[in-house]
Amino acid sequence: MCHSATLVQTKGQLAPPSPPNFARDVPGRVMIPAYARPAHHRLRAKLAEIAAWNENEGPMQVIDGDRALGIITSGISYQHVREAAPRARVLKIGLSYPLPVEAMRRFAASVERALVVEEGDPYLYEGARTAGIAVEQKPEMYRFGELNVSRLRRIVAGDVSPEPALPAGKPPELCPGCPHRNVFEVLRDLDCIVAGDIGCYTLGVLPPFSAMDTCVCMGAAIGVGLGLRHSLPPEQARKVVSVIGDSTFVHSGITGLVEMVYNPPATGHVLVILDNGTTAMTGMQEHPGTGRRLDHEATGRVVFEDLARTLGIKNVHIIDPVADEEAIARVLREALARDELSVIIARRLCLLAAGAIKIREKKANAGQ
Ligand SMILES: Cc1ncc(C[n+]2csc(CCOP(=O)(O)OP(=O)(O)O)c2C)c(N)n1
Ligand code: SF4
Repeated sequence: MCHSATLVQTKGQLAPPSPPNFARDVPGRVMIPAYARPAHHRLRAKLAEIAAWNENEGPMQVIDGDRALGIITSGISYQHVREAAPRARVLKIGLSYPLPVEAMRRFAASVERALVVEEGDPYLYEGARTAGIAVEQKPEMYRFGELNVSRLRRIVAGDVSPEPALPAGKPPELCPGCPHRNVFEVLRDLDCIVAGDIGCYTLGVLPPFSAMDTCVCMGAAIGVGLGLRHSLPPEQARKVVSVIGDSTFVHSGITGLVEMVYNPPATGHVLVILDNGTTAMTGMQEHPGTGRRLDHEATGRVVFEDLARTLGIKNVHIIDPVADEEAIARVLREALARDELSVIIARRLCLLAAGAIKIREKKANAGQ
């Protein structure tokens, strides 16, 4: 869905929000069991109301066409449908939960062949079938990967012959000069078991580093690393390192750090925070560790080393992985050899963000 862009027509101004005012509503906002039970009834009633509205005046569109083929679809698939089957009659669903099943039923009855077209798993299709509506779904092979106009043409034709192979793409890689590179070279050379996380640095999984063994969800590096340390035999447990980016650490890694202190594995643990001073992967946003707000104005800063020491971790190291390439290998080797907790902060600005960050820092210093 991220792969589509279009012009949109904006509607008129929305009514301005009413002025903020706290109106006490304890049964509505405090979900103790006595209030949660009636709240469940209110939720179902609200959903029924939305469903009725969706059926009658919801954001749904019927595009008239040849009744030999009717297509029920929504979202980006609608664009593919219009291009691949311009003559078909189409029901475009705008709000898909609760599903407007009666509108789907009427639409399916109005055409000779009703086909549901949707990305991925068959949500619209199963909703229709559960309601007893006779519709076709796309063949199983089109459940995988993205839909596009040529696949849509094949779906409409019921073509399940093998698809032409996609041209081999160039795998993504860390920028040349990226500060994460040196850290992953060391993790690879020390043959660590790396519990990784999500960010630019996830590319440490690919050659030439091949130095990441797990990546589950934002912040999981620490919990997964601790789990491995607790459960693996000591000779393997001693190789486990959790690696997390700075933005990911503040997003949802801090609870893992608390757990590391509270339930330390017998072999200790090593956490590497890759502090490149920005949220590189998603567009260089600020985060609580940079000391600047999203609009780059100065604000309070969460200082990782202070946090780790305050939580009781004795071995806290701050290393510039580019200026002192050798230090990262030495400190990591020492940390792995100790049955203690260590936090290594590899601090070096992302190469692509460094220029802008330095200008912001200069401005902030001049204003002090
Ligand atoms: C729960 C969740 N929210 C948001 C995202 C999108 N996301 C992917 S990577 C990333 C941030 C990575 O930043 P950082 O940890 O600083 O690593 P960097 O890219 O700078 O190396 C975000 C927000 C996500 N994957 N999961
Ligand atoms: S954008 Fe920054 S953090 Fe991401 S790969 Fe490039 S240099 Fe590294």
